[in-house]
Amino acid sequence: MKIIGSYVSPYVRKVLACIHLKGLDYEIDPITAFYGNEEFERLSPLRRIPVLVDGDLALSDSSVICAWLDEAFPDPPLLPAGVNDRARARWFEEYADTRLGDTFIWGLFYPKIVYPIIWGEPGDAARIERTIAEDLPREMDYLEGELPETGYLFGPGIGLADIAIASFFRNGAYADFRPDPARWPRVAAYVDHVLAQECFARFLPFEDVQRSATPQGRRQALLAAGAPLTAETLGTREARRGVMRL
Ligand SMILES: N[C@@H](CCC(=O)N[C@@H](CS)C(=O)NCC(=O)O)C(=O)O
Repeated sequence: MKIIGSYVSPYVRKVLACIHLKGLDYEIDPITAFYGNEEFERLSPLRRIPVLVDGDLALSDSSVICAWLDEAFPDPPLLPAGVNDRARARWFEEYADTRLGDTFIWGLFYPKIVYPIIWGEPGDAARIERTIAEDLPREMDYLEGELPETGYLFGPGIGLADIAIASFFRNGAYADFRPDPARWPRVAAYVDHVLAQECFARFLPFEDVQRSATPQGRRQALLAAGAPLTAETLGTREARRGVMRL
């Protein structure tokens, strides 16, 4: 099974964590969506990562991919057993992918870290400011009222809802946002606990390499670190804007 997408993407991280929980092997073409070629666009019509390719099946969108993983490889399940809990877990996944995606990625990580690197000019400073002053505190307040004091949302083990939420906080930390434990003690403790689990921790060395290596040296550095790279890449040298502009 092949994953197309950078180790640093929160949506790729979510899929890889689920692949790990299922005990499956993967190969990865760790490209950023902006550097995808024509074949990438054929597989991912919105030019977004992650993409999963398994034989002649190509899927994009992390939620679609995780749902397929859970149906194709039911053990262990990613969702809780009860009908109501399953619906709540799907809500948290949807909430994370859309609202946490908007705040953590489009409001902070993208303008602060990604945009200047790819497009060679500063990202939207006003947007970053608004995210830090208004959007992130609003979402931390919401999560503080929803997350458990210890353990996982639907326990006893980690599940898709925990993975979907916690993944964004890694990118938050890369952009210097960490929930203040004095103001949001549950969020801070929960995120630390979830991100410390093996399904996240095992990919951290590859994230570090991906963040520090030059675009030219990245594949070699990831190979040297033991990442299971695909033989071929769908990456290009020139960046290209996607279709989902804000
Ligand atoms: N709903 C999608 C969102 C994926 C997404 O936004 N990925 C980002 C990278 S973190 C991307 O590919 N952005 C490029 C673009 O939108 O042009 C999912 O869950 O997979």
